[in-house]
Amino acid sequence: MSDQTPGRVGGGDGDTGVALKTRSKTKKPSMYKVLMLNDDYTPMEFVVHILERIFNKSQEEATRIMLHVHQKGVGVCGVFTYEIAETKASQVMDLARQNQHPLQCTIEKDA
Ligand code: TYC
Repeated sequence: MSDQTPGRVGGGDGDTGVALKTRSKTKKPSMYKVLMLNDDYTPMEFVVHILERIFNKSQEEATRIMLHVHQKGVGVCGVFTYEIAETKASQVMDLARQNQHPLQCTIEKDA
């Protein structure tokens, strides 16, 4: 049964069926990718540290993502609801600025 189909119990003679309330429509929230951009100055270790600290990645996964961004120019750090994606991107930018690195991070609506 879909989210919106009114349920019925009983049946057959069409007399004993009880119409159940239509479920209110539940929508999955839109998801947003947090993207990290490559640059020539931010140290690799700093990017790995950011991925571990802000995105809860293991050192292996963080290194893999960092190298992907380094080689391809951009990479996905994670996919979150809007508020969480926005918060994590801000945290990355704040830490980068505090450490005087030009690291850039943006969000993009997922498919
Ligand atoms: N390209 C940087 C360097 O060679 C490393 C780097 C990787 C910077 C990923 C940013 O998002 C980034 N030091």
